[in-house]
Amino acid sequence: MLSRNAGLDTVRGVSNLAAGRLYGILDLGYVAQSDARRTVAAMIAGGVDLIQFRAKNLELAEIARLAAEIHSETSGSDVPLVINDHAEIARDIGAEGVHVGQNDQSVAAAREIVGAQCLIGKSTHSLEQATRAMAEGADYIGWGPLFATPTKPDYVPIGLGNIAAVHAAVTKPIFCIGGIKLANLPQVIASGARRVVIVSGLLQAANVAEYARAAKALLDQKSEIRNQK
Ligand code: TZP
Ligand code: MG
Repeated sequence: MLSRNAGLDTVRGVSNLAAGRLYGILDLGYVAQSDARRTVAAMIAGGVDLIQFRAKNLELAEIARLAAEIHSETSGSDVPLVINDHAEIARDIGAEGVHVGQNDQSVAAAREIVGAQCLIGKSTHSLEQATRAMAEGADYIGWGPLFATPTKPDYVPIGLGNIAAVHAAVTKPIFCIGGIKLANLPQVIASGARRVVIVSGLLQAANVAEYARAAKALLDQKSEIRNQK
């Protein structure tokens, strides 16, 4: 998890966002509302560095209520909570971040709502979108979906081919996403990924904390090797 008070560089109050390797999404497509808090606690125990709350089929008031509940769990740790889609909710509950997609409001519009101290992440699906997201002022980008995924069924996978290219083109943290599981994570890392988002793999694991730990170990191993070079 990220330390917010370790004297490291901070990005909008979150220490060393760049050190984040594993980004977990609490997606209510996979987790019952009644299990949300417990699942978030397991993600944190497993060393997830950032957590996003994603709820596609609920009323706004219900999303806000659950977001606040989850934030009270993450607030006891150093793990930033990012709210998917809803900048007003991120602002109202004091979340550390908001995440927008290509068809959502712009980074600038989200920034107007959440202010300077909130992370803004943006989903990107091409090199052109990735460089544009940087120019718009996103603090990090999502890059994918790498593989076909039931979590985002309408999206065409972009594959592993441009992972190195997007890292060459974009200086902000890049989180690869889409169909990533423990089984294919070594292949994703070998293709150049430094940071990943895992949704269904993590949420459907028999033991969420252990799954996160195993993913972190693979990601950390790779960054240590890189640092030695
Ligand atoms: N954005 C691009 S792919 C994706 C999102 C939210 C879903 C990733 O979910 P999973 O279950 O890890 O494939
Ligand atoms: Mg969205």
